[in-house]
Amino acid sequence: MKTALITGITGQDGAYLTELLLKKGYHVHGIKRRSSLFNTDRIDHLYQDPHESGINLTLHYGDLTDATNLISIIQQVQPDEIYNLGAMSHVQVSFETPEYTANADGLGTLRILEAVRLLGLTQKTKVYQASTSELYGLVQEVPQRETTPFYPRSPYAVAKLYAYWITVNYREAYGMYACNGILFNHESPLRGETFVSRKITRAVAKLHLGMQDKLFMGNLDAKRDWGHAKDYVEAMWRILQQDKPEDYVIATGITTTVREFIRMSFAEVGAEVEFTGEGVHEKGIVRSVTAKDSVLQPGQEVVNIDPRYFRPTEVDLLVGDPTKAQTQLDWQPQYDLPALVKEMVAADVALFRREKLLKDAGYKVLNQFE
Ligand code: NDP
Ligand code: GDR
Repeated sequence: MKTALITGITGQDGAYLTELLLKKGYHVHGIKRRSSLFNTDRIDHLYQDPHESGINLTLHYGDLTDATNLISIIQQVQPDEIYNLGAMSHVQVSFETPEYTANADGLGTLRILEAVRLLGLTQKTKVYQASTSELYGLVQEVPQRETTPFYPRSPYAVAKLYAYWITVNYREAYGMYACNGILFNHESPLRGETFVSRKITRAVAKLHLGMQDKLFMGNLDAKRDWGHAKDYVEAMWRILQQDKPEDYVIATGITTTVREFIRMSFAEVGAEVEFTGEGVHEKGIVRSVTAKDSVLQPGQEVVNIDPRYFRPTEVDLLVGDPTKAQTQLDWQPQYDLPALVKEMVAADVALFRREKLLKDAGYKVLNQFE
């Protein structure tokens, strides 16, 4: 049985990767942070009672900013594979917490690699580093591929640039099997609520059900190459199963504006949304509604711009060239953007329909006692 250690196991990718590795028969260990609230929602369905026999998912408390803790976990687990997915992963938040982001995302990667080296595991333990299309930042070449020069545009991306190169350096200096997956944006119903895709699908579901009045957005012109997290964790695993350690771009090769993502999401609840005006005065207005169960009305203004979501430096255009992954890893995504949007909107409509039902029923029950 192979043993994998996942940092960031409680995140979107951690959850999908855990599911994949458990299906492949791995014993999965994960590092979670101590939190005042439960933070394992995304993996609870995979977790067994530790008192039961045959456990193959083990969680450890830890943090990428704590080297002794990482050394101790890696020594205990002796993993065949480490997937370093843990990070302060929100680009806009990184402008407000640049030093912490550098520590967790940049130095955190060094701590993992150094722990493997210090423990004498360089020939046993393979390391996957969650690198990002944000490294490309200011457009140098389109589509972006493994050889495209980097030009990071946020404290997050600069921290990830260090992580990228320290991974390459440990591979070259110590002969480690250490690789970067340069993953373009990938989303799912498990996506964090403040990333643009999930913010949109949640808002569309709530607007459709009459639980929200408006969606406030930042830069609608930004273009992203969006895929499904389920497809992307498969690529992570494949990257660690090759004869030679190498770095790979994982992308769909298709780019779409944030504005179009909004239109596609509203279409899923039977509403056609049109954009008028420019800059901060741009608005999204419902033109027609075909769904009978929607509270949306033609003429309703559903999208406004709020400049506080603009970033000090923006990444305008990302579109990846996945040729190397397709040919060398035989990786092919199963989802396209329409299928991803459909799944995300449907999941959020189901989520908020339940919440609304409970709320409405709760008020009725409460009223009986008033
Ligand atoms: P999430 O934000 O959903 O998950 C991040 C995970 O990292 C969470 O489990 C979080 O824990 C954990 N974490 C945060 N800070 C620390 C820390 N100091 N020590 C230990 N763990 C920490 O991100 P995703 O799952 O979307 O992304 C996974 C990785 O891939 C990240 O490194 C991200 O930067 C990178 N990436 C993501 C892309 C995407 O489109 N999703 C694209 C390219 C790269 P907690 O739950 O406690 O907050
Ligand atoms: P990104 O993802 O910065 O690409 O990083 P995000 O979904 O946050 O933004 C994508 C684009 O949408 C624009 N945008 C908004 N973004 C947010 N969050 N909220 C808004 O209201 C809004 N309005 C417009 C942004 O300006 C941006 O251009 C994600 C993260 O998962 C990183 O960890 C990962 O490395 C990269 O993807 C690849």
